[in-house]
Amino acid sequence: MVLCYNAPFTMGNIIFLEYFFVGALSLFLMSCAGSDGSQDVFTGTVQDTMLGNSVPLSTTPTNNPSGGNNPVLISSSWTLTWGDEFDTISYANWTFETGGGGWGNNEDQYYTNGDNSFTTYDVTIDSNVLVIEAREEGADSYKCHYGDCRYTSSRMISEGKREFQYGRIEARLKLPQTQGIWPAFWMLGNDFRNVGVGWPRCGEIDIMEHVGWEPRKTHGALHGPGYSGATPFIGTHELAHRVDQQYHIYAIEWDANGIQWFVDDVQFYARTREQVDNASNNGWVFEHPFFILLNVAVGGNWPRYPDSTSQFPQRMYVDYVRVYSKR
Ligand SMILES: [Ca+2]
Repeated sequence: MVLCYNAPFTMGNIIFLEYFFVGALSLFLMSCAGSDGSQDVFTGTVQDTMLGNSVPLSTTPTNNPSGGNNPVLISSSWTLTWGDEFDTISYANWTFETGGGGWGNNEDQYYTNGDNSFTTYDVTIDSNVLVIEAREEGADSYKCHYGDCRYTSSRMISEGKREFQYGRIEARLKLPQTQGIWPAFWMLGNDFRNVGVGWPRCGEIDIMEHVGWEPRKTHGALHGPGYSGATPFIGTHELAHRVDQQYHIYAIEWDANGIQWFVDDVQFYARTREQVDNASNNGWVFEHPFFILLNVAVGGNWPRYPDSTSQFPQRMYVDYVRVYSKR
């Protein structure tokens, strides 16, 4: 999702402070609101010391055809470590991060405290799904960096609750699609706030990002010291149809030696630690636990802004998020 995609690197500290303030405030408000806030801390660290063992596609997990909630051993190489099937929204897993400060990217939406997220049954896949809904109306009571907010949406983070190092991290998503929309499934290093290293030193793994002016494309990217903002490592995948037509499984496979990106069973991008280190003065920072983020932004430097063709509301559907470790 990037904290400041396309923003000048020299603005990083300012952006970080803004982000930190908004994030800290939202966490404070969450706790004051009496939310479950269960600190059922599950570091879930998956250590994989077998370096460079890129997994053959034939052993990658396949979707649970039942769409149900049964944790299953999905291949001889991967074991399900943790998952959220979204039968409900669990505060043991997620925190709503709120605010309308633009999130470092001049975004238009206000992220509400859960008002734009709910679960529902999707008959097309026979499963309960999380819906994150970006809405154009009813935002007058929220203040954004440009005035009364024109859009509301949700941003859910697993920080301090579910954090992972290495493994296969995947989500089955059906994306929104309209000019100005910017859904993302991504990860940030957990030393971002709890150690205070900030961004991009904490590292950012974008498993899936879509911007509305590319109706069939999604991206995977890495941001870190020396390769952030407008200059990440980034790969692109193009579907045969619009991203909002079907569910797809968006995934990374991550170990000490590198990261590979997949859409369904197609690997479309990879970066090794060596490649990143060589290009960034030893800037590989993906050797500690990361937390997961799911959000739908509206507008920003990268997607640009809604226009006369844009339609709202827009929904991102999340059948599940699952994390696997190597056996
Ligand atoms: Ca589900």
